[in-house]
Amino acid sequence: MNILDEFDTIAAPATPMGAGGVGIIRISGDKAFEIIEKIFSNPNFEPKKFNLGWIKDGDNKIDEVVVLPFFAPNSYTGENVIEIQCHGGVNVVKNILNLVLKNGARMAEKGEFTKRAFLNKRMDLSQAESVADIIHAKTRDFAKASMKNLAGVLKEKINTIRNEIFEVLSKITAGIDFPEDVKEPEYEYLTERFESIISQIDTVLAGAKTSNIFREGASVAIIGKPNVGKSSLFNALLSLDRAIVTDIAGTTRDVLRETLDLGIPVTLVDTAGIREDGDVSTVEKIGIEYSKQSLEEADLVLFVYDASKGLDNEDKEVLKLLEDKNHIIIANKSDLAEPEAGVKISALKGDGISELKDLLTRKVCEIEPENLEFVTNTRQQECLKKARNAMEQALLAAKINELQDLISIDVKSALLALDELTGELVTDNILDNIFENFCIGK
Ligand SMILES: Nc1nc2c(ncn2[C@@H]2O[C@H](COP(=O)(O)OP(=O)(O)OP(=O)(O)O)[C@@H](O)[C@H]2O)c(=O)[nH]1
Ligand SMILES: [Mg+2]
Repeated sequence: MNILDEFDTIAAPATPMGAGGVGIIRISGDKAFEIIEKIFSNPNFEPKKFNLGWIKDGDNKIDEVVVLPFFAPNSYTGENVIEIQCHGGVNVVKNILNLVLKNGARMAEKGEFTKRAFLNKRMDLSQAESVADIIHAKTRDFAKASMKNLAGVLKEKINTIRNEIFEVLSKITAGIDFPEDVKEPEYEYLTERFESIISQIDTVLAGAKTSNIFREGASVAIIGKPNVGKSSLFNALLSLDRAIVTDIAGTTRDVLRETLDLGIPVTLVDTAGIREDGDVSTVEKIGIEYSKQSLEEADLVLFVYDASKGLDNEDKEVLKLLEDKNHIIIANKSDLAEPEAGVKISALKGDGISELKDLLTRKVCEIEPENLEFVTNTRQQECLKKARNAMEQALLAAKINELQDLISIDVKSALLALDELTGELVTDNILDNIFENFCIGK
């Protein structure tokens, strides 16, 4: 994709290809109306109305449809847009799409509709990115938080910060350019403004870790000696008979992974029981290696021991492996005996599982999801960090009464970093990267 591509007319299915109630084909660009006039049986169609009629290839009727026309700039992309709602079968959608392409549209690339919305200034980059987040959100909470970005919450905050930087920069520049007429701002004033700007950037960055966990999810590994009930716990947390459970030590060999929705997506990992004694088979040994690897990769470890046997030396050996890891000690089989330590559960009876889930949620994500004020992605976080560093430099300089000429250089680069975030200043590369993550038709 090239930012300078002429805005030709694009088309794509806006609904997933499959059997469904309706299928939607979207056309955007100058020729959208010209194309629909050629293939739609109802010549008197009106914008922003449901127009019933037939899609026709010459005399050949393809499907009875509803056509929704939008005139530029009042559409999703800011261009002329036609939405065709047809019956939701793969072949119907394909036939209509082919006809649209035959009559002058080109197949849209991934995210091209949203890219046009951005290029036509219907939304800024943070809003465009939130569209992809909403589509890919693995949990409801993240979809909700991304929706706030689409509504412009992040955009507004960034604009406020940007305007403040711009205002200080104007004052500094005026002082430099017109030294006779304008007094340069006091250093005390600069220090105060810079500190305030930095703390506002920090507010947005505060949600970064949570945002990333929301986006990518957290990995939680269940680790322990053989036969303590790891797979039973895995199944209980998932409410699913996913892993094989037997009373034979060494049942689990392969690593099992499943997604658990705790408001944040969690990849739950069941592993082979770790033991170091001599008569471990080759297969089990490999399994144990995998367990140790999963342990390394995990964001959080659930260490399980058998409450009816107590914490023995073998348990303690395993515990040593996860000393430096964020972990929760779990006393399973507490239906058989009162545990000496740890979170009391019975995977078999289901006791303590919902409390454990609550604890897990709190541990994985220190802040409650509702308190996540600003969702950011890594690209945006990089821009914010760049802006913060530049402001930090400016602050240091202001504190030692550095020449304001020099201070203005840092303030300018902070401004540029924020412009990069919102897309005021954007390169083809960045755009391609962002819209790669979309689906066709968005
Ligand atoms: N009484 C009781 N038995 C349990 C409980 N949880 C698991 N068990 C039993 O303990 C045995 C081992 O359970 P698994 O879940 O296979 O144990 P594991 O830790 O996955 O074992 P490996 O895969 O061999 O490492 C099975 O017979 C389970 O039914 C529990 O809470 N109470
Ligand atoms: Mg197991």
